[in-house]
Amino acid sequence: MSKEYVIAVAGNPNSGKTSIFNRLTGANLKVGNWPGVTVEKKEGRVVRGDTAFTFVDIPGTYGLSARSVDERIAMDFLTKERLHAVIVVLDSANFNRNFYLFNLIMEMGLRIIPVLNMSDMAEKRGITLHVDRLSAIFGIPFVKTVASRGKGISDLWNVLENIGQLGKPKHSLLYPKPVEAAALKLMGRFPKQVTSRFQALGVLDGGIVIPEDEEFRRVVTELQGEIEEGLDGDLDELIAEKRYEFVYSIAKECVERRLSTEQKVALSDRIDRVVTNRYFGGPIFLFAMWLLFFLVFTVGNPFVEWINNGFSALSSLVSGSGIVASFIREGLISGVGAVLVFVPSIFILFFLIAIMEDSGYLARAAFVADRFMHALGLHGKSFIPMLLGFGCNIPAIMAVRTLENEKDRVLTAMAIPYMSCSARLPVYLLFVGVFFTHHQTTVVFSLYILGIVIAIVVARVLRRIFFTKAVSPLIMELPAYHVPSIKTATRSAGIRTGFFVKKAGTFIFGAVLVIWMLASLPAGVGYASAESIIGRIGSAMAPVFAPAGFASWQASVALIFGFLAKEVVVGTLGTLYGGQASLSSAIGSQFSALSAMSFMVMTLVYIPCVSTIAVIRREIGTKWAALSVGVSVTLGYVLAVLVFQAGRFLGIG
Ligand code: BGO
Repeated sequence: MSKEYVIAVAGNPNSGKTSIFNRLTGANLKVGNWPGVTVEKKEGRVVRGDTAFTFVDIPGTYGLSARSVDERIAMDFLTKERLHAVIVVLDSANFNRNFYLFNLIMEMGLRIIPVLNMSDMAEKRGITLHVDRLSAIFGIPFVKTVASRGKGISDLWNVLENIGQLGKPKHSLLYPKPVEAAALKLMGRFPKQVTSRFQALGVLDGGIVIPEDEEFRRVVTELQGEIEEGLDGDLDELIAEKRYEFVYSIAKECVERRLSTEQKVALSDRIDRVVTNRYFGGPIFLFAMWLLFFLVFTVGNPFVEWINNGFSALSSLVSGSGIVASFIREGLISGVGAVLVFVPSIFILFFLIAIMEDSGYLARAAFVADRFMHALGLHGKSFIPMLLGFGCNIPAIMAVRTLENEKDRVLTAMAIPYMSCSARLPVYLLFVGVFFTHHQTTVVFSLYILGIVIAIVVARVLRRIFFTKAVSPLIMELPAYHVPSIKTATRSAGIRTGFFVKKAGTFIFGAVLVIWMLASLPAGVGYASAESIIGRIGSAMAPVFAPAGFASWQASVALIFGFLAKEVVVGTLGTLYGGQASLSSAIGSQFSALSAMSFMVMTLVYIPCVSTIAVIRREIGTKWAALSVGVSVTLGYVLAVLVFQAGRFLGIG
């Protein structure tokens, strides 16, 4: 035999050490006793090619000291025997406790082959060990196994077959200087009794029995006294503490703990008892919504202001009265810019919706809504597409495909356009910024709730007229809650905000270009004056909106072009008031708080955009699409008039 290796197999009790040993040795066993004690000693010799491996199974222990028989056998064997390496079997599901022993064996200065056994159990408990990180830190290969199923044993053999190249662990624990110095001193003065740093530390912390030698004892006691005086504590405690700290530091870097499936389910159940509670569920949902808008404002507003200032500065750089300058100033910066300033708010809205969706809360909201929706003849499941409508109505309408029956699909698709999508948000932000500075969250939150209420009422009425069958009960599997991924939510919000920006650069840009042209023609009229083409169109429409409180021709034009997309409402106002000091001041002089409110209600209720109508037509048919346009425009107008007239009646406006 050209090469002979003796390898010890060490580990905590129940780490799977025997299973590993048996997998490596098969039936080639020699069973005897450890010298002087009746503790079984197992050895197995395996020949692979021209190499012989002798594996020695040492007793399972948590530590290495002279305090117990098993530990003493293990320690003696590891210190006195000429070993080529030690396989340290670690229970991955109890990494910290097992790694403590790994550290002790490492302190002995031995070559180690660490085996991360029970990796199946670890996974089940939601523990991930970063094997690559461990291997990189210690400069030795860590092997992942499931010994009971023989998994990873071939990887272990790969390491064993290359054992000639195996080095010692390169990272180790350093103790405070006085301790290290004392260990060195002991090794230097008593080289026969103390052959390694591990032994020196063992002698110092009392883990190893001190030989019957007067001089040796005296020096040890002296050193212990010196260290304890300097460190103000017991030396054995200090050493143990440092070892635990070391283990924790490695675990912190290399062990990731998630909740196991069972733990997750148990925790989810507990959370659900509150979140989906008959009495608390509704208020919690409302609070979540309120918080959403509170964050949109508190986090988003400073950014919105910066961008606004940036556009104002840009606008002041464009001087001259030429056609190009006018288009850049009134069309591009005032029109498209008015929409783009709200990009931060839109991003935050999408981000928070993604967090709600990813955490599993959105499904709960549907569950909570089910009871309420049932009372109204709708399916609770319909609430998920409806809530998605807060982002954008188009994908929300497409999501009705997930509903099982025709009636739910139709009613939900007809209800979604009233869910206030992100395109309406710039309109609200613009108006609340001028008229409701101290109640921004409350006003916007109320508009969103109004949207939900209208959506449900519309669905209820349509059901009464067109469908009569009973509603099937909601059977819904609620996914376990989990910590939402910031990365996923950021990416999702980034993509959706990207669409918003793209829309501003293409569709809204096109609309603004048309409005700007119509506001500049016929040649010779003042820009955006009542004599311009658009001024005349708007003036013809204005009386229609007078009962709703916004009789200015600019507001009429904004609402007409808002049919294309709701962002265009802001873009249009920006373009038409582009010649004035600022959009906010123009709005402030043209609207009152009451007419601003009725304008926002109108914007919320009448059709969201042409694309939504096209999607409704594609999903549920032309008849429903036409009905959606008719109902929403009429309802929007009636509600706006109602708000304004009721406000006036109450003396608000
Ligand atoms: C019994 N994964 C799992 N899930 N189990 C393992 C693994 C692993 O990676 N490795 C070992 N086991 P020992 P020590 C048993 O014996 O090797 C199991 O003390 C049983 N026995 O099969 O003995 C292994 O030498 C009846 O389980 O460890 C063993 O370190 C029912 O872990 C136990 C269930 O392994 C301890 C398990 C009659």
